[in-house]
Amino acid sequence: MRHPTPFVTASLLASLIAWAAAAQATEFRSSDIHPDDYPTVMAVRHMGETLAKATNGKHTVKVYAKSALGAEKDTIEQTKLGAIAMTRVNVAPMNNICPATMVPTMPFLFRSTEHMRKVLDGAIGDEILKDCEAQGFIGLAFYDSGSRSIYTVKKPVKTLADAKGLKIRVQQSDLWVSLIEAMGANATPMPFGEVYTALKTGLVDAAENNYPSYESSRHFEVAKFYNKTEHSMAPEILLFSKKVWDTLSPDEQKAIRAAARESVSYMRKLWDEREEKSLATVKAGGAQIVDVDKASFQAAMKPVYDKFLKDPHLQDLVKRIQAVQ
Ligand code: BDP
Repeated sequence: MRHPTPFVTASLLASLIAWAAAAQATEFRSSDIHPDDYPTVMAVRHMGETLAKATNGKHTVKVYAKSALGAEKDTIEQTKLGAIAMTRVNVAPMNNICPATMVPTMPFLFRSTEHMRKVLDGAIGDEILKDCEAQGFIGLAFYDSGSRSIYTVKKPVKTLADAKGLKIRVQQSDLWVSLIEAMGANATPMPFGEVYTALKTGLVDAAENNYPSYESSRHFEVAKFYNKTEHSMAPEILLFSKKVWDTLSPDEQKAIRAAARESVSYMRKLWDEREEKSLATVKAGGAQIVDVDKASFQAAMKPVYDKFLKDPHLQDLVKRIQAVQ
């Protein structure tokens, strides 16, 4: 007996396959507080494109910029719960959750951008990322965040003595509170989105950040003195929800990690360009860039190291970082 001619044509088969793939396709939601054109947002979008290519469109990433999914502390919580798959935040709001993230936050730890990049690209960076796993986060990558400096509304800060008594906004981290207190100033923790109004209404006298954030948030309009303390190079971190991660196959996990890693060099290129552009914008907008006696700030930081690096593992990480040439 002859078999009947197969009814399924090649094109029908192709659309059936596409349909089946689409049925399992996942769009990972990722959050960021920054606007669409900020390097962190663009880098995670880029990562999504790489991932889509690698998985034939099965997995994509949608970035919700401008705090659409909430402030960093909230999106960290949502990521832990698996309500969103990813979040890009600064390491600061992770300091209280994942102690290893305190290490790259430490004041005056990195000697230069090259030093920071070399450390975070290597085994030490991987170790820090891995440490967040026990808390429910897969650390995918670090992104650059330049160096942070204090900007003030009323007067320039040239030495440590000038910082005394200032009310300075910090990120929501105990380490950051101590860091600012070690300068003789008072720390006011609050989410980034509230800082502009806090500066404008006099709730705080100062805040601290890198050039791109100082510029994109328009903080330079209200705090005109950008005092180059360059006290921390606390990087950005891209986190994936462990809860969601555990539902994926090893191949899928590998593709996500690879796409994230690949986005780092893309981000750095954007970052270097943006730092320059932001500096020009804030200067044109009337900001004064103030040179600072950095050594006086650095000398005041010992209590921060003593208080937060009691754990020998963290002390060891710091020593290894200092030894990287
Ligand atoms: C910016 C970081 C962002 C932080 C912000 C802040 O990119 O993740 O939320 O600083 O100071 O540089 O809160």
